[in-house]
Amino acid sequence: MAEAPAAPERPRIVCSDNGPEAPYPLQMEGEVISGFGRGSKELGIPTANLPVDESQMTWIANITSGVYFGYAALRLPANHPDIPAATSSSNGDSSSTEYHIFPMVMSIGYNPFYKNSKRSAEVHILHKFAQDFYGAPMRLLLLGFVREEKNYAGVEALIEDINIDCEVARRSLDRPAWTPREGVVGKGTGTLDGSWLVREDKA
Ligand code: ADP
Ligand code: RBF
Ligand code: MG
Repeated sequence: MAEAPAAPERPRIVCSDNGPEAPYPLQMEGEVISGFGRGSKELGIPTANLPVDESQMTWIANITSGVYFGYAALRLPANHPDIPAATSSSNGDSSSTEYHIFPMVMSIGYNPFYKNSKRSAEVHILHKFAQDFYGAPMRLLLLGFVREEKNYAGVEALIEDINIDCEVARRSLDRPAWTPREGVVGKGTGTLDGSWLVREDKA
């Protein structure tokens, strides 16, 4: 039997240095729900799932299934260990910023490897959390596309590609035009407008 051809080298950075281009940024929000319980966490890539309502978010019904990257803002409960001690915010008033911004990479689609019948949206946040945050309000700013979703011969190949996706997202976001003015947890600030992520909840 002939060996499978080696997978082509993937670029480690995507999109223009000048920042996101139309149709991005795309916005999505909801509360973190339980996913398929397949033990993504055990594989080292926990994914926070959001409900997908294609009738409310028409763009998601038409978007290509695949991997996207951008930022997630989380409103963690007051006693959560991952709330940063000193929160940077654009106006210097740390008490007004309830949402904290983290870099993320996400999958939107049917997960052909698992043959789901329903479209899912799951977000891997590029931060090591000490505790889960099921139920937390989460806002997503999708800034760019990484690749289409694929099927895989084995779970190892899937994990390998997801790890490359994480590196692509990290490096692509680590540019001034891709970094929010409002600040990213553990990182600096840039020139991107991230105000939607941290705006106050409507009463
Ligand atoms: P499920 O099938 O319920 O989605 P996962 O194994 O995918 O289970 O774990 C997801 C949960 O793990 C999230 O809902 C969140 O509470 C927690 N979590 C911890 N660290 C992260 C992270 N870095 N990114 C996303 N979720 C995380
Ligand atoms: N599932 C697939 O079947 N094909 C994919 O190409 C794929 N890409 C993913 C990329 C990222 C960044 C993430 C977070 C998930 C992806 N998934 C994909 C979903 C994956 O199967 C799911 O998270 C499993 O629960 C991992 O065990
Ligand atoms: Mg999940």
